[in-house]
Amino acid sequence: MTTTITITGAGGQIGYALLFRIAAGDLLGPEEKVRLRLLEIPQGLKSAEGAALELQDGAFGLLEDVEVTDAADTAFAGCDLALLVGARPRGPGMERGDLLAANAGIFGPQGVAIAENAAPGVRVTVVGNPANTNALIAAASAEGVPAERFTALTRLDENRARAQLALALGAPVSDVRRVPIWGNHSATQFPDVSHATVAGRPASEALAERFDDVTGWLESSFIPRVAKRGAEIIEVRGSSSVASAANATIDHVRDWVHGTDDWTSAGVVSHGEYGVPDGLICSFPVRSIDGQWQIVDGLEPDAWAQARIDASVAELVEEREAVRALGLV
Ligand code: NAX
Repeated sequence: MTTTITITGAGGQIGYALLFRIAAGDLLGPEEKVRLRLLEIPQGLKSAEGAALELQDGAFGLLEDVEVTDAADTAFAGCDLALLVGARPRGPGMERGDLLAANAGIFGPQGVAIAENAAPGVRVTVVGNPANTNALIAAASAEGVPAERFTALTRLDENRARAQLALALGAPVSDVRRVPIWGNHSATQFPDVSHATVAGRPASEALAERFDDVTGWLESSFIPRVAKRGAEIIEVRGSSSVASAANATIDHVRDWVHGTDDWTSAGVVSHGEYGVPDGLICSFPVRSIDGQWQIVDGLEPDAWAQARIDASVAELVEEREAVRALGLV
């Protein structure tokens, strides 16, 4: 079998980090052949073409074919997995409304092109920011494609949260499970440790042994560290998160396709779960079963957690209102 994977913004930084891992089989395993379709804007074509040359030089046994284009219809033809990475960054003096509108101009037409050209079971992962609302715009524009096929990446936030919890408790990250992200991929996100386990033991017990005031630590240290990690990386590295973002994208899509044995996080369409308004693309604790994301049910966030979820969801509602005001969804 061969899977056709379309990567937008493939000439950019995250695209470059993604392409070689996909070609090496990290996404779909060592048996599945891949066909790559790289979509760029004209200014980004040379960079994507250069990456395509390097892909040839990798002599990857799984890589059947690479095509570089600036035409969305060509890029999404027969696409099984769409990774929407290319987005318009916030420029100097740009208000949030301007940013949403500029990105709507990208994700709206891409949603249309997906609906018209992609394979029937296409799965879409939006990485480009503002990821949740970009996914909402693409889904709203993709007539006939179920909204459940459009997701936003919050796995990087979850990976960061698991890593920070592991560091705080001196545990290997592989022992840390169930640290879902709720809400928006933004500074309002809520990384939730209340159901976390460390080597099978409730993290709450280990945290209570480690910190006198666990809630204080969550509020003043853990949550801001996770939510502002992107800014920390920019400050230290001088450039935004790239390899970790590509890694999380691989984690997200691989789990979507191959399934999970435990919870993870993804921005998925709400059907009113946990009071999140219908239709929003919101990050929840999820499992992937039979190729579909399912929101973990039956959780009972306490008042403290619910307030944080509500604040992030309110931001998503505002973003939706802003794009609605522009007539975009
Ligand atoms: P780069 O600026 O390096 O690359 C973006 C590429 O997209 C450029 O080559 C550009 O030419 C291309 N592009 C722009 N408009 C396009 C369009 N209409 N069609 C096709 N290609 C287009 O950014 P990079 O560091 O790769 O980041 C990409 C996006 O990921 C950004 O929006 C960034 O904010 C977002 N991120 C999202 C994360 C998440 O967890 N959801 C984390 C990492 C990252 O911040």
